[in-house]
Amino acid sequence: MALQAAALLPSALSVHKEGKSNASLKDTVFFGASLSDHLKFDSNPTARTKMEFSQGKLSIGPIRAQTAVTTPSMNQAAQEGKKTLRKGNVLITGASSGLGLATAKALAETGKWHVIMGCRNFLKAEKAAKAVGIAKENYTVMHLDLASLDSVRQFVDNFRRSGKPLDVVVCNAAVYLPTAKEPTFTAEGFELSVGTNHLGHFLLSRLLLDDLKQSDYPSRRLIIVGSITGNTNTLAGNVPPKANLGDLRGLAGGLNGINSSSMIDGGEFDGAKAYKDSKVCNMLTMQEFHRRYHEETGIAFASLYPGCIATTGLFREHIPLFRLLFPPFQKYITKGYVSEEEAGKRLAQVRRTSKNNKYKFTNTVNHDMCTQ
Ligand code: NDP
Ligand code: PMR
Repeated sequence: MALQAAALLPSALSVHKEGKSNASLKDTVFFGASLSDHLKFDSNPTARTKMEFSQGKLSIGPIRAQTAVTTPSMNQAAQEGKKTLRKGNVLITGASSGLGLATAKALAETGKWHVIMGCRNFLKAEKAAKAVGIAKENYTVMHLDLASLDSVRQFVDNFRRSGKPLDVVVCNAAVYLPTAKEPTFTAEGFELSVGTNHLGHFLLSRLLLDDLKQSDYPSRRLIIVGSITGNTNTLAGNVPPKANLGDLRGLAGGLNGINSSSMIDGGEFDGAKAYKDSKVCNMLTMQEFHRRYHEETGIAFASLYPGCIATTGLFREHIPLFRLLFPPFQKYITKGYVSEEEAGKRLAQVRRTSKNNKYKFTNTVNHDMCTQ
């Protein structure tokens, strides 16, 4: 059964182009693929996404979850049948706290996975893994700072040098800067939330796709954590400021706040909106990866909203009153609350099954983007 509306964001998908057209806009269409030299990797120009301007409108096509039912190719069906005795290797970004750590724990405890914790703070990650009791032989911490594209490339090189196969990638790390008055920037000068949450993960995913392709593991997957707050077809997604990618003019200009706006849609900086925009990009990226690469590779591409984990470090920059009231508000009023442990189990479960030769999510996440 198809998942619904993983990334439904009508306002971002069919937007009137305002003002002058930007000559380089066409180049940005794959959420950073051609944003600048930093992010150029697709050597096949014909492989571009179908997002195009036509008659003054940016049309990206309907956005559905990547996890929509698809029929596996013959190769893939054969792979499904293959038995792999080795442990799977799963990379989880931002596994030093919250959802990433809980997912690492849930996967390590199955005894079937070796978790590569891709983290910016090595010591914090080591301590966190120990604190939650992940056995030493079940994890490796590797340095990864998603706010630096050089660090992403370095990480990929280091990982390849380890000689380990890569079977699953979970893009989980994120920053949320709702109270920032001014934008801050990544090493390459992109606004920090979109730079970290989307562009860093985009480059990582694009590079690691080759490694996933080479894996002989039966269920290879690339998962990005999305958020309900980017879905304007939900109540949560309608809390201002709403996600909106506009005509992508800020992204086209480099998100640097100098030659262009630091916001994707070209507007005034707003940290909460930048986060929501970044999550829309994450969800759309998985949709596009699915469209481009699923059939050919058999890899499952998905985005997931795990529920509202109101107690994590994600809200560390929010005002103290918000941090006090947000957990009870989500627990007792919206009932969208989930514990870190439960959310970790959900993310750990995101997989496809081969029942009836079709893929299907087996998680039970309580929002429309993940209903079965
Ligand atoms: P946390 O703040 O606990 O976890 C975020 C993780 O990302 C931390 O480990 C952090 O590292 C890491 N991180 C941040 N910046 C970078 C960077 N530049 N390079 C590498 N790692 C980085 O928050 P959550 O666990 O809540 O968030 C996890 C995911 O879940 C995010 O994608 C978030 O958007 C998503 N999500 C969360 C929801 C919630 O209600 N909490 C709801 C919906 C989605 P460090 O430990 O060093 O700070
Ligand atoms: Mg939201 C129907 C319910 C619902 C759900 C599931 C969420 C999830 N929120 C809901 C409703 C509301 N929220 C309502 C009615 C309000 C107005 C009072 C509201 C407010 C609100 C704020 C101020 N909510 C928030 C914030 C944040 O700063 C959080 C955010 O947007 O972070 C990006 C947030 C969230 N609400 C959620 C979830 C899951 C979040 C955190 C989103 C994330 O971490 O990705």
